[in-house]
Amino acid sequence: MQREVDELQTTLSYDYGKEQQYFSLRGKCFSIESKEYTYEMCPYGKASQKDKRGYGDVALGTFTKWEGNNNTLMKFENGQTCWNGPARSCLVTFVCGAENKVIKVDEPSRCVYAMNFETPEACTTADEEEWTAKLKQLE
Ligand code: MAN
Repeated sequence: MQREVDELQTTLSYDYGKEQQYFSLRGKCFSIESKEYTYEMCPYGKASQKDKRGYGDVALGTFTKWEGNNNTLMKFENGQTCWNGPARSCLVTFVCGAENKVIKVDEPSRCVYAMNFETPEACTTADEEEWTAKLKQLE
């Protein structure tokens, strides 16, 4: 029972956004293929890099915090340490889109990973206005 209490307290301690809109992403995982790897990202969980040839999984980190303003940058830290450092980490940029999908992955510097994650939950009224303006222009 204590373990269940701890788990619930951890779950409840996370920041799910202004309107708790990201709560639905908890426990789900999304993946993208790039070169010899399949990358997986589980919001509020773990991020990993799986070798397609079966050389095993490399941990890119566990969710630690949101960075920046308005829940747009989700940080995963303390992944498997790179030879000569650093410990792997991954920064996920949340962008407004029609479905939940990792659309891009990169390794901007050695063992530092960056992903772009599209989700309807990241859409704001500003996005709606922008799309409405685009539509008007097309019409
Ligand atoms: C593995 C992968 C790469 C990383 C190197 C660093 O091959 O995790 O992404 O750059 O290790 O040695």
